[in-house]
Amino acid sequence: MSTEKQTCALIEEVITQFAIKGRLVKKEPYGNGHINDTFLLVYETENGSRRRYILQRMNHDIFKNPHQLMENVVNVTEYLRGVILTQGGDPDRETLNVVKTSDGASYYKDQKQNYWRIFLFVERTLCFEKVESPKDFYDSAVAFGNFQRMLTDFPAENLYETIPNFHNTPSRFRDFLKAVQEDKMGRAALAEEEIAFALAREKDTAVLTDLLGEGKLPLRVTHNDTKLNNILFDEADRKALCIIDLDTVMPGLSLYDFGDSIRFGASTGAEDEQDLSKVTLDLALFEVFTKGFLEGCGTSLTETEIEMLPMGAKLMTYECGIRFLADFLMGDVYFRTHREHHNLDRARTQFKLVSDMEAKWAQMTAVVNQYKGICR
Ligand code: ADP
Ligand code: GN1
Ligand code: MG
Repeated sequence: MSTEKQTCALIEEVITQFAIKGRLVKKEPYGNGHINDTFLLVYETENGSRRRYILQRMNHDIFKNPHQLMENVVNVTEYLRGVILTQGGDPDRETLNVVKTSDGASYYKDQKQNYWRIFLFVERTLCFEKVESPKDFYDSAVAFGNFQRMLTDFPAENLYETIPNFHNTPSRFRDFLKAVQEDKMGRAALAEEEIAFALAREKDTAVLTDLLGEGKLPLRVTHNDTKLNNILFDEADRKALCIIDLDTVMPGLSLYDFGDSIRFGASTGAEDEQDLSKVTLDLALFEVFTKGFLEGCGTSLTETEIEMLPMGAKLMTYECGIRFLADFLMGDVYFRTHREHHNLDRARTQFKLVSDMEAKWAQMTAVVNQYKGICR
């Protein structure tokens, strides 16, 4: 049987475990995530109406403890549900909703040790792979800032660290060094320039973790994967509606969320663009995002957090670059790839962006200074 057919058969078995009414009429791969296997399910009920769901096979090579992961997701979404209700919002659309199994569990483990979960599909939404208008990016900034604010009182001690040291850049650097030293696939020769670029910036890696260690930056509950395609926009008014991909919601720095959004959204090129002349930091997008994020976070950010925003952008971009490069060197074992050297192309865009940020540092700082009054 082909892998595709095997997956189809597996899905047929898996869905019988979940408490969903109706008949499955369609199932297909969905979305552009790099980590989980995502499928769209369409069900038809007896009265002929259709309902859609998102089925995901969690990547348990990466998320070593899917049980704890789902406990986080359930706790966070239930907490957010309460906050959204008090704000007069619609929790069925403004946060993820986990569909339980017939046994009341939040996931199902099949006989092949795959872990599956189902979410309600948030209907009538748009999901962007790149910024189409500055206003969308601004809205995403307000939403990510707000997300952090909504979770201010969430008991962080109840959260498991789903991927330890996820945004610990010095630890990522050590992993990268190991990948270079081992050079398992004999690919280091193909990436000499990129390796040199990364090594030359070692001293930057500990800037944020040092400030955290010295108590100068507060630990918060953050999303940690704030790519533009991890947010759904309402089709009706094009406003940011629902923040998704909650697998990495963990204690972290506000700068991680700010920086990761800039890395992905304020670049003039795609994350895997091969023509590096197309990849630069769009200062106008940096500006709208800074304004929106500061508004969304409200008064919660400290002076040091605000001052470090450009560093957050640079370090998250650099860190993602070394993660892509390490994965390229190790044989593409982490990020899903779709072509030869895909992870190397991705690393190159990140490093191009880092050097452009270095060139535009004064302007980035000026933007932050211009807007820092907003949240005071
Ligand atoms: P990954 O961790 O692999 O990035 P995501 O959870 O981000 O997986 O899902 C991949 C894509 O599926 C998203 O970018 C989005 O387009 C879509 N998606 C995920 N959850 C939902 C949902 N509940 N409703 C509608 N679309 C969704
Ligand atoms: C992954 O899951 P996804 O595709 O939204 C990764 C992020 C990276 C991103 C790069 C759990 O995000 O950390 O920044 O790819 N997620 C995980 O595109 O590693
Ligand atoms: Mg995602």
